Amino acid sequence: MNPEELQQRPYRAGFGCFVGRPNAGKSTLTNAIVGQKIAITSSKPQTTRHVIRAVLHRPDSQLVLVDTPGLHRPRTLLGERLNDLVRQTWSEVDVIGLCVPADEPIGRGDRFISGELAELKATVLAVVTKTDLVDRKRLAEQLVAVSELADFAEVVPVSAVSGHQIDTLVDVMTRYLPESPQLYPDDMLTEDPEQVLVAELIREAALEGVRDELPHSIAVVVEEMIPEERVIKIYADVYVERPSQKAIVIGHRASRLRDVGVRARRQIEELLGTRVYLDLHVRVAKDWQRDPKQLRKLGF
Ligand SMILES: Nc1nc2c(ncn2[C@@H]2O[C@H](COP(=O)(O)OP(=O)(O)OP(=O)(O)O)[C@@H](O)[C@H]2O)c(=O)[nH]1
Ligand SMILES: [Mg+2]
Repeated sequence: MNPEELQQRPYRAGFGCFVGRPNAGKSTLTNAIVGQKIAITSSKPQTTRHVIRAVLHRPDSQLVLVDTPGLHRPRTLLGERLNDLVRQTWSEVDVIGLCVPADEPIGRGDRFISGELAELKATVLAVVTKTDLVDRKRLAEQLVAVSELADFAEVVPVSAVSGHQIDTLVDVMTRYLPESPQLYPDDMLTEDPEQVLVAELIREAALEGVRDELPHSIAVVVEEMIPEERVIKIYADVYVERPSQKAIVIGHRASRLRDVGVRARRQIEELLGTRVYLDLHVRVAKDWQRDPKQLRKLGF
């Protein structure tokens, strides 16, 4: 596009979000689009718990991506709160991408979600994610199957890992944004408080290598961030639901917790661009996922 064409095009700005069942690749896609790690990701379902906003700046548009948890059948009060967050976000965005992984059959969860989306005023696209995991034949079949799920404005296959079609997806989403002045200042990547992003990076590190119900039981709260001359001191609490889980998270002679600290510190240093001293404490908040008071304390 030459500069003249760019001048003639109206500036567009607005909100988009990806929805889909847990583990569909929503957060990875959000990070790939803005080119920076804003949202944490993991191979465990229900990784995302906080709504995170990431801003993509282009000369003629601003796309604000709102990363939400995966919609699922809730089994705890936390689960209900997360689903509420998702539905609230749906009502506030201009364009929604329903994410369906290329390598998994379409299921009841996908049908349920696409049914609910039909009621909204936002434009709904289908995004077939993780295309790097399947061959062309399988992808073609999945594109057909997804198109039959609902009346989507467009169906776009992408891979966040290889980068395939990421720009195309942004072009398509931008087309459905309203004409609007810029919403955020030029270089703003996210409006989310640093403490939340830091807590999320710690939780991501703590999720690695734990199994079964434990990933869901982990919550992280950053208590204090103290900037000093050449280092930021961060004090954070890692919450679990039972004493037995505490032992697992800490590990033999605290070896696991040390590893978590090292991994998290590297990520936080990258985010903040300065050296970090990280102090982690593991605490038990009994059955916090089902307890309204504990949930409030943990930020839900
Ligand atoms: N091969 C491949 N893996 C991907 C791709 N996108 C995501 N993944 C993997 O899929 C898993 C889930 O990714 P997330 O981005 O955390 O999924 P999510 O939809 O945000 O999950 P929740 O937050 O739990 O709802 C992770 O292990 C990712 O590395 C992709 O394009 N290709
Ligand atoms: Mg996520």
